Formats: sequence, C-alpha cells, structure tokens
Amino acid sequence: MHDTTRRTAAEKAVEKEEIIRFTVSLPRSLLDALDERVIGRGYASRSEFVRDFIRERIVEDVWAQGAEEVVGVLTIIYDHHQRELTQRMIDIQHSDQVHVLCTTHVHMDHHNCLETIIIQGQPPEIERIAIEIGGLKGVRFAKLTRASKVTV
Ligand code: NI
Repeated sequence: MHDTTRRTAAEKAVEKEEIIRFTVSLPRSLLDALDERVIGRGYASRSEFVRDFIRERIVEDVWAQGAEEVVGVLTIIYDHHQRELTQRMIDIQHSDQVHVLCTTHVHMDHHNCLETIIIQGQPPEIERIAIEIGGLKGVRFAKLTRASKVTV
C-alpha cells in the first residue's frame, strides 16, 4: 500500500502520467544485486528503485553539463578555534557568482562546529565555492550534495 498523503502536487502529476512497461535483460547476479538493494533500502518494487536511480543520474547529468541553475548543500565541520576562518568563509559566500540561500550552524562540542550552506547557482560556481571553503585551514570535513529539480 502506498501512503499518498505526504506526496506533493508535482509527484501526483508524475504519477498520473502514462506508465510504460519495458523489458530489461540482466545477468542473474546483477538482478540479485538489484533485489538486495530494493529490499535493503525499503523500496516498494524494482520499478520504484529504477525510477529513483534514473532521476539520480539525471541530476548528475545536469551538474555535469553545468548550464542549468542547481542547488548544492555544502556540509562542513571545522575547528571553532581556527583564527579568522569564519570571516574567510563568509567572504567566499558573498561571491556574486552564487546565491547562498541559508546556512545552519551547530556547535558540536568545544572544538568543532558543523555548518550546512545551501548554495544556488551554476554547477561550476558552486563546485568552486565548495572547493575554496573545503580547502581553508581548519576545515576538517567538507562534502557537497549536488541537487537539482527533477521534473520527470
Ligand atoms: Ni559553533
């Protein structure tokens, strides 16, 4: 059974689209690997898994092509005591090439701060900002999540 109450209007619109069945030929071992992931990640069916997988690849392609506006979430952990680090990070975020939509700061412990920085812009500019911030002295962890709207 599907829980339809939490679905957005866009998701419902996609669901109303004509559904096409097609056949895929796979070696048995690859099909077993697929089924392990379908079960392990709690997917309702192979089809649901494959749909999500295709959308993931579309987002990767959008980032690789670099032409459309996308959103990146940069997660960093840094040394709270590193001098001038926060000012340097803020200066980088004030770039006129991207738009920082919001930041969230968590004081993890006496030494470590965690921040998420949500950045909108062209993929190459977001990548550049993520590398610049990740490369600053005192930044101990940096990971960019590459997101984009998927309309299919
Ligand atoms: Ni802090």
